[in-house]
Amino acid sequence: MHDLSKRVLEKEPRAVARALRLIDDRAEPFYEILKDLFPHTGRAYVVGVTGNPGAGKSTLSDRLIEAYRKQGKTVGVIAVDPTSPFSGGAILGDRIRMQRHAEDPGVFIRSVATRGHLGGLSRSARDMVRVLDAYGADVVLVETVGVGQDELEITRTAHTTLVVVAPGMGDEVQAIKAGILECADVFAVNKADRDGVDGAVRDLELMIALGSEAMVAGGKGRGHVVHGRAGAGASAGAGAGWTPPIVRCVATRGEGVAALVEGLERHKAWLEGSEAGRARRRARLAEEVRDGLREALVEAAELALGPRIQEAVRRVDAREVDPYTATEELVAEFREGRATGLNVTAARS
Ligand SMILES: Nc1nc2c(ncn2[C@@H]2O[C@H](COP(=O)(O)OP(=O)(O)OP(=O)(O)O)[C@@H](O)[C@H]2O)c(=O)[nH]1
Ligand SMILES: [Mg+2]
Repeated sequence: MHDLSKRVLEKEPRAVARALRLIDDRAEPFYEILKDLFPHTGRAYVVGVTGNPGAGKSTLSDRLIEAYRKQGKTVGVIAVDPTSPFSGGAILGDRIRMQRHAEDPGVFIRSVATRGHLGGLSRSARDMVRVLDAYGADVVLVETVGVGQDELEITRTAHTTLVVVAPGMGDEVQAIKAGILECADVFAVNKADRDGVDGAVRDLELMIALGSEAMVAGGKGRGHVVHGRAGAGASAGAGAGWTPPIVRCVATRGEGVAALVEGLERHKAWLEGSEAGRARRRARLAEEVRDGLREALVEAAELALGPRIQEAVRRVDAREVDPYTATEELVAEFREGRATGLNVTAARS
């Protein structure tokens, strides 16, 4: 086992920070560390917190940290910051409203930048969550702005996705509509101290009802509601679907947070206790393995085929061959292991 892995398991905060940085940069020996740590993961409950800019994700996360700390749980936070060009230190100034927990050894906060990121952000976030999991965090919160494909991808690394909506910011519910409904497990309608909360709640209820009908009709979805409106109290029995509960909150005052924690806990119980929930977790792992396989295969193929790839591009460009055949030929060469030989020939000539 790598020394750094050992130190992470011994709960040394600096080792965690270092490991997270390596993973963020995909710098050696990050792979070895991930392998070392994996057997020590699987305990943490991972919550993705997403929603429009300024909806109150950080303020709510801060309250969730507080609530979980009161339960004696340790909390890790990964905040994906879409604006800063650097991942910077541990805390992102004012954007993360969790500073008051910075001195608490039971809380570990780390920010990641989306810009200039090497490789998939979602993959990195998932791996960083694993480090915090191995480190011993009982709960890991991953905050992302709910716009863009990358952000949606990240929510798939979570057990539960909390979507934060705030009224009075224009057509907020419409704005988050695309893609969000499918990944929302719990909704928080934040800023309930403002006008327009009832409207936002109604919009969400309608969206959920319509969405579940569409999912039933289309026979798809991610294990959400299966038979119409199962209601927020959907049982966690085998095969039962899940209807995202809608919780009103005032994050700045901590109102609604207990109900929110309860909603999250119920979703966790559903994931663990129902066949549909377990199927969903398996589907996510399958996705991860496929992602990893794709990455490893492309890497191996690039290594093996080397200049043959550029050569294929040139031939397609010169219209000597169509791109489909060119790809087929590359795959065939890679499969047959002829590529290495060709490389050597190419290098010699
Ligand atoms: N009135 C009111 N204001 C709130 C509430 N929750 C958060 N705010 C304020 O809304 C602003 C944005 O809150 P954040 O927690 O930073 O929101 P965010 O979603 O993390 O924002 P980004 O990370 O920038 O996307 C801050 O000024 C908060 O004080 C609330 O319940 N009521
Ligand atoms: Mg924030």
